[in-house]
Amino acid sequence: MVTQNISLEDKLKKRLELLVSSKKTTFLQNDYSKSWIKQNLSLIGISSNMLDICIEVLEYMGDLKVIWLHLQECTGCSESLLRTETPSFDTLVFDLFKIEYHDLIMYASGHGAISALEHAKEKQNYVLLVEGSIPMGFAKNYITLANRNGYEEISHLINKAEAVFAIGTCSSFGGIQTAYPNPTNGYALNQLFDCDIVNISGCPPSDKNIIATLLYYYLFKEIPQLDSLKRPLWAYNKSVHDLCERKSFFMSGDFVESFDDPKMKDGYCLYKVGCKGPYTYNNCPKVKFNSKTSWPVQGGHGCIGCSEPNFWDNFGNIEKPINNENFFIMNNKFLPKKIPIKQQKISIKTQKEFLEFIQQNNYTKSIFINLDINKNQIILQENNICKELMNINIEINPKLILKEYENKNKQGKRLYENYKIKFSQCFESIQNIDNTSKISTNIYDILSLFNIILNSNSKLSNIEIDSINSWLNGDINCCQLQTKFNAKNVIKLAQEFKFPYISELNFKFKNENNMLNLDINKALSTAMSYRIGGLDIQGIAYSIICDIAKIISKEIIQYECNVILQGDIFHLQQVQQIFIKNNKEVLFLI
Ligand code: FSX
Ligand code: SF4
Ligand code: F3S
Repeated sequence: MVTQNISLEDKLKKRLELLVSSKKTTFLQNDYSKSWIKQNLSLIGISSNMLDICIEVLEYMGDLKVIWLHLQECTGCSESLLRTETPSFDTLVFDLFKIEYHDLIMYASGHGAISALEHAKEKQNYVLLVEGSIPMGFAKNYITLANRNGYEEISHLINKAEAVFAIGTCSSFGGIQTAYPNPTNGYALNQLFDCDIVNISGCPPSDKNIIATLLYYYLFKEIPQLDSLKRPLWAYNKSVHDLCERKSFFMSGDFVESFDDPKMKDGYCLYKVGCKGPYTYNNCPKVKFNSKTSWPVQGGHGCIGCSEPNFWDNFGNIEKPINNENFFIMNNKFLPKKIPIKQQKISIKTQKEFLEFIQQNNYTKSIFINLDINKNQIILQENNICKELMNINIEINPKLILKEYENKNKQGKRLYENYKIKFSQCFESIQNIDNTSKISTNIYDILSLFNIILNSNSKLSNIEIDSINSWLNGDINCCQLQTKFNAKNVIKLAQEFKFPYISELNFKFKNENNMLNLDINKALSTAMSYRIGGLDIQGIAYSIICDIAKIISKEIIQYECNVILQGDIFHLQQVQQIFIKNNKEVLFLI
C-alpha cells in the first residue's frame, strides 16, 4: 500500500492493464452510472477528465469482496449506508463490490451465515470493514459471533484482509461505548492492531464517505492520503464550521438563543446552543445524510463533534458552548499526547548572544522566536547571517479599532451592532478612552487589546480607563495595565481554560517586502463572534495565543530548521506542542 510518486492517471492506466485480462463484472456506461461516478470522483478529488478510464476500471469491481463486521455499536453506520441513493444500495451490492458477509443484511442465518464468512476468508482477498469498538473487558465476551468473541473474530480476519477500514467513530476511536467509565473496556481498532487502518469516523459516517473511500481503494489499490487521525483527507480536511451554511450568521454574531428560537429557520448560527462545528473535521455540510436530504445543523441541532476522538466526554455539555462553566468531564485517555520539550536555562537578549548560543550548541540553521514582553522578533540564522522575519505595526486603541467597524461591510456592521448590544456597558465605557492613536510592535499589546474589548460586559472603572490612557500614551506598558487587562493576566486566563480545543481566530501574516506583517482584523471579528456566542474569556485568551503560535509555526515550516523559543507565552504547554508538532527540533529557553 505504498503510494508511488506517479500521476493518478498513470496509476489508472496501469491498473486497467492488469484488469483487462479478467472478466468484467458489470456495465457502467449508462447515464445514471456516469453521473454518480462523476459525483464520487469530484468528492475524492479526481478530475472528470478521468471519468472514462475510472468507469472502465470500476466495471471490474465485482472482484472486490467485502466482509463487514459489527462489534459494539448501534448499527447506525450500516443504516447510514443503507440510505445511500447515488449509487443506490442495490447498485452497490449487485453491480459493484460483493458483500460476502454482513451481520445486518445477511439473508442466511446461523450456520449458513458462519459458513459464508469462513468461505469468504478462504478466498483471501477481501476488504475488512469493521463497525463498532472491541470489548476487552471481562472475558472479552460482551460481543460474540458464533464461538468467537469480538477480539478473536477480528484477529481471525484482519491479517488476511487486503485493506482494513474502521467504519464509524466506535471502531476508529472507541466512540460512545468507550466514554467514561468505559464499562466494557472497549478499544478502537488501531489501538489493538498494528496494520494500516483507514478511519472513516462519524457516528455515523456519511454513506458518501464510506462508498467513495471504497471506490478510491478499488481504483488505485491503495489507501487515500490521510490526516493525522488516519482519516481520508478529502473528507476530513476541513472543519464542519468552515463548510457550514450558517457560517455567515456566525461571522455577523447572529445566534439562536434556544432551540425554539424562530431565528433557527432563518439560518442563524447554533454555536450558542452548543454547536461544536468549529472543533470538528468532517464534510457533513457537503455530503449530508439520508440520500443527501439533511445534516445535523440543517436539521436544527448543533454538531456534537461525532467524528472526533472521545467526543462524548471531551466536548462536555452537548447543548452548551465550550466554556469553563460548562466543562463536564475530560477523558485523559484521548487528550493529545504531550511530547516533552527540551529546555535550557538561559536568556538571549541580542543577535550577538543568539549567534554565540548557536555556535556553542552546534546548531546549523536556526530560527529564534523571541516573544518577550519587551521585544518581539523572529530571526532566521543561516551561515552566521541573521535576518528579521516579522513585523508588527498595529493600532491598539480599542476605541479607534471599534470605530472602524462603522465603515466595514454589511457583515462587519452587523457584528458591531450585535457587540454593542451584548457588551453595551463595556462598549459605552470604551467611548471614554482618549482618541490617542497608538501603533504597537508588540504581540502582548494585542493580548491586552482583545481583553479590553472582550473581557466582560461590565463598566470600566475610572482607574481602569486612566490606566488604558497611560498605556496608549506610552507611560506604562501592557504588563503594567490594571490587572484585568494586563497581558500577563491574559496568559493566566489562557492557562485556566479547561478544554484542549482552539477556536480558530484567523490571525494572518501578510508577506510584504519579505517580512511577515501580522494582520489582526479578521481575528478580532472572529473573536467577537465567539464571545457573543458564549465562549468565555479564558477560551478567547487561549485561542489568541495558540492561534498566533500556529500561524508562526506554519510560516517557519518552510525553513526546516531548529527552533528556539523564548518568552512568557511559551510557558503555555499547548503552544510548545504546536511548535513540536510542526517543526524540526524545538528548544525552549526559560
Ligand atoms: Fe452507531 Fe456504528 Fe455511532 Fe458507532 O456508527 S452511529 S454507535 S459510530 O459504530 O453504529
Ligand atoms: Fe455552523 Fe455550528 Fe459553525 Fe454555527 S458554529 S456556523 S452552526 S458549524
Ligand atoms: Fe457528526 Fe457533527 Fe457531522 S455531529 S454528523 S460531525 S455535523
